Amino acid sequence: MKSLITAFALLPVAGGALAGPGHGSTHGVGEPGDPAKVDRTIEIAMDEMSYAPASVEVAAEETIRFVVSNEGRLVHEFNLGTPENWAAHKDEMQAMMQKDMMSMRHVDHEKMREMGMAHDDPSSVLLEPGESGEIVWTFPEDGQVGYACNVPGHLEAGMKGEVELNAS
Ligand SMILES: [Cu+2]
Repeated sequence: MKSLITAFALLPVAGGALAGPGHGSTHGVGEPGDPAKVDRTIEIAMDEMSYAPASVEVAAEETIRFVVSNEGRLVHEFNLGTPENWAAHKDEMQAMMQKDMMSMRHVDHEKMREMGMAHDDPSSVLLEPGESGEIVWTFPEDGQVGYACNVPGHLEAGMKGEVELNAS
Protein backbone atom coordinates (compact mmCIF):
# COMPACT_ATOMS: atom_id res chain seq x y z
CA MET A 1 0.00 0.00 0.00
CA LYS A 2 1.16 3.48 -0.76
CA SER A 3 0.98 5.01 2.64
CA LEU A 4 0.80 8.62 3.62
CA ILE A 5 2.95 10.66 1.32
CA THR A 6 4.18 13.63 3.18
CA ALA A 7 5.13 16.69 1.29
CA PHE A 8 6.89 19.44 3.13
CA ALA A 9 6.44 21.86 5.95
CA LEU A 10 4.69 25.14 5.71
CA LEU A 11 7.00 28.06 6.06
CA PRO A 12 5.90 30.46 8.73
CA VAL A 13 3.54 33.01 7.26
CA ALA A 14 4.50 36.62 7.73
CA GLY A 15 2.19 38.17 10.29
CA GLY A 16 1.53 34.86 12.00
CA ALA A 17 -1.91 34.42 10.47
CA LEU A 18 -1.46 30.67 10.42
CA ALA A 19 -4.12 28.85 12.43
CA GLY A 20 -2.34 25.62 11.82
CA PRO A 21 -2.17 22.16 13.32
CA GLY A 22 -0.95 21.72 16.84
CA HIS A 23 -2.39 24.89 18.21
CA GLY A 24 -5.21 23.01 19.89
CA SER A 25 -7.65 25.60 18.67
CA THR A 26 -11.33 24.98 18.14
CA HIS A 27 -11.33 27.75 15.58
CA GLY A 28 -9.50 27.76 12.29
CA VAL A 29 -8.59 24.95 9.94
CA GLY A 30 -8.43 22.10 12.44
CA GLU A 31 -5.63 19.68 13.20
CA PRO A 32 -4.28 16.23 12.35
CA GLY A 33 -6.75 13.58 13.46
CA ASP A 34 -6.28 10.29 15.30
CA PRO A 35 -6.39 7.46 12.70
CA ALA A 36 -7.99 5.24 15.37
CA LYS A 37 -10.90 7.66 15.81
CA VAL A 38 -12.07 8.32 12.29
CA ASP A 39 -15.78 9.20 11.97
CA ARG A 40 -15.99 8.90 8.21
CA THR A 41 -13.98 8.35 5.04
CA ILE A 42 -14.28 10.67 2.06
CA GLU A 43 -12.73 9.79 -1.28
CA ILE A 44 -11.31 12.59 -3.38
CA ALA A 45 -10.20 12.18 -6.99
CA MET A 46 -7.83 14.73 -8.49
CA ASP A 47 -7.58 15.53 -12.17
CA GLU A 48 -6.57 18.48 -14.37
CA MET A 49 -7.52 20.96 -12.75
CA SER A 50 -10.26 19.84 -10.43
CA TYR A 51 -11.31 17.77 -7.46
CA ALA A 52 -14.22 15.37 -7.37
CA PRO A 53 -16.16 16.17 -5.32
CA ALA A 54 -15.49 19.91 -5.48
CA SER A 55 -17.08 20.42 -2.09
CA VAL A 56 -17.60 18.30 1.01
CA GLU A 57 -19.79 18.72 4.04
CA VAL A 58 -18.38 17.93 7.45
CA ALA A 59 -19.76 18.29 10.94
CA ALA A 60 -18.10 20.43 13.58
CA GLU A 61 -15.19 18.53 15.17
CA GLU A 62 -15.67 15.57 12.84
CA THR A 63 -12.58 13.46 12.06
CA ILE A 64 -12.36 12.53 8.40
CA ARG A 65 -10.06 10.14 6.59
CA PHE A 66 -9.49 11.60 3.13
CA VAL A 67 -8.43 8.98 0.62
CA VAL A 68 -7.00 10.98 -2.24
CA SER A 69 -6.11 9.59 -5.65
CA ASN A 70 -4.46 11.35 -8.57
CA GLU A 71 -6.26 10.33 -11.73
CA GLY A 72 -4.65 13.03 -13.84
CA ARG A 73 -1.46 13.07 -15.84
CA LEU A 74 0.24 15.78 -13.79
CA VAL A 75 1.44 16.01 -10.21
CA HIS A 76 -1.34 17.30 -7.95
CA GLU A 77 -1.69 18.16 -4.30
CA PHE A 78 -4.53 17.97 -1.81
CA ASN A 79 -3.85 20.56 0.87
CA LEU A 80 -6.38 21.43 3.55
CA GLY A 81 -6.08 25.03 4.64
CA THR A 82 -6.72 28.65 3.85
CA PRO A 83 -5.57 30.96 1.05
CA GLU A 84 -2.74 32.12 3.36
CA ASN A 85 -1.55 28.52 3.81
CA TRP A 86 -1.73 27.91 0.09
CA ALA A 87 0.31 31.01 -0.80
CA ALA A 88 3.11 29.85 1.50
CA HIS A 89 2.92 26.34 0.10
CA LYS A 90 3.12 27.53 -3.46
CA ASP A 91 6.33 29.44 -2.77
CA GLU A 92 7.81 26.24 -1.35
CA MET A 93 6.74 24.27 -4.38
CA GLN A 94 8.20 26.80 -6.74
CA ALA A 95 11.50 26.47 -4.88
CA MET A 96 11.33 22.69 -5.10
CA MET A 97 10.78 22.86 -8.83
CA GLN A 98 13.77 25.16 -9.22
CA LYS A 99 15.88 22.67 -7.27
CA ASP A 100 14.66 19.71 -9.34
CA MET A 101 12.92 18.09 -6.38
CA MET A 102 9.75 17.93 -8.41
CA SER A 103 8.47 18.56 -11.90
CA MET A 104 5.02 18.71 -13.42
CA ARG A 105 4.93 14.91 -13.64
CA HIS A 106 7.31 13.65 -10.99
CA VAL A 107 7.96 14.08 -7.29
CA ASP A 108 11.42 13.16 -6.03
CA HIS A 109 10.68 12.38 -2.39
CA GLU A 110 14.22 11.07 -1.93
CA LYS A 111 15.74 14.32 -3.06
CA MET A 112 13.34 16.31 -0.88
CA ARG A 113 14.52 14.34 2.10
CA GLU A 114 18.17 14.88 1.15
CA MET A 115 17.59 18.60 0.82
CA GLY A 116 15.81 18.69 4.18
CA MET A 117 12.50 19.75 2.68
CA ALA A 118 10.50 16.62 3.35
CA HIS A 119 9.20 17.68 6.74
CA ASP A 120 5.95 16.16 7.74
CA ASP A 121 3.01 18.22 6.70
CA PRO A 122 -0.08 16.41 7.89
CA SER A 123 -2.41 18.75 6.01
CA SER A 124 -1.06 17.84 2.58
CA VAL A 125 -0.51 14.98 0.16
CA LEU A 126 1.47 15.58 -3.01
CA LEU A 127 0.88 12.83 -5.54
CA GLU A 128 2.28 11.74 -8.85
CA PRO A 129 -0.12 10.54 -11.56
CA GLY A 130 -1.62 7.22 -10.45
CA GLU A 131 -0.62 7.56 -6.81
CA SER A 132 -2.95 7.73 -3.84
CA GLY A 133 -2.52 8.91 -0.28
CA GLU A 134 -4.39 9.67 2.91
CA ILE A 135 -4.95 12.47 5.38
CA VAL A 136 -6.75 12.08 8.70
CA TRP A 137 -8.01 15.45 9.81
CA THR A 138 -10.12 16.72 12.69
CA PHE A 139 -12.11 19.79 11.76
CA PRO A 140 -12.63 22.66 14.19
CA GLU A 141 -15.87 23.81 15.75
CA ASP A 142 -16.01 26.66 13.32
CA GLY A 143 -13.69 28.33 10.88
CA GLN A 144 -12.84 28.62 7.24
CA VAL A 145 -11.16 25.73 5.53
CA GLY A 146 -10.93 24.41 2.03
CA TYR A 147 -8.58 22.36 -0.12
CA ALA A 148 -6.35 23.34 -2.99
CA CYS A 149 -3.49 22.25 -5.18
CA ASN A 150 -0.37 24.35 -4.81
CA VAL A 151 1.51 23.06 -7.81
CA PRO A 152 2.29 26.41 -9.49
CA GLY A 153 -0.56 27.48 -11.75
CA HIS A 154 -3.10 24.92 -10.58
CA LEU A 155 -4.96 26.88 -7.92
CA GLU A 156 -5.05 29.82 -10.33
CA ALA A 157 -6.62 27.48 -12.88
CA GLY A 158 -9.39 26.70 -10.40
CA MET A 159 -8.04 23.63 -8.62
CA LYS A 160 -9.65 24.09 -5.24
CA GLY A 161 -12.54 22.76 -3.23
CA GLU A 162 -14.77 23.86 -0.41
CA VAL A 163 -15.38 22.41 3.02
CA GLU A 164 -18.80 23.22 4.39
CA LEU A 165 -18.45 23.13 8.12
CA ASN A 166 -21.79 22.50 9.80
CA ALA A 167 -22.35 23.41 13.39
CA SER A 168 -23.38 20.43 15.50
CU1 LIG B 1 -2.81 20.28 -9.33
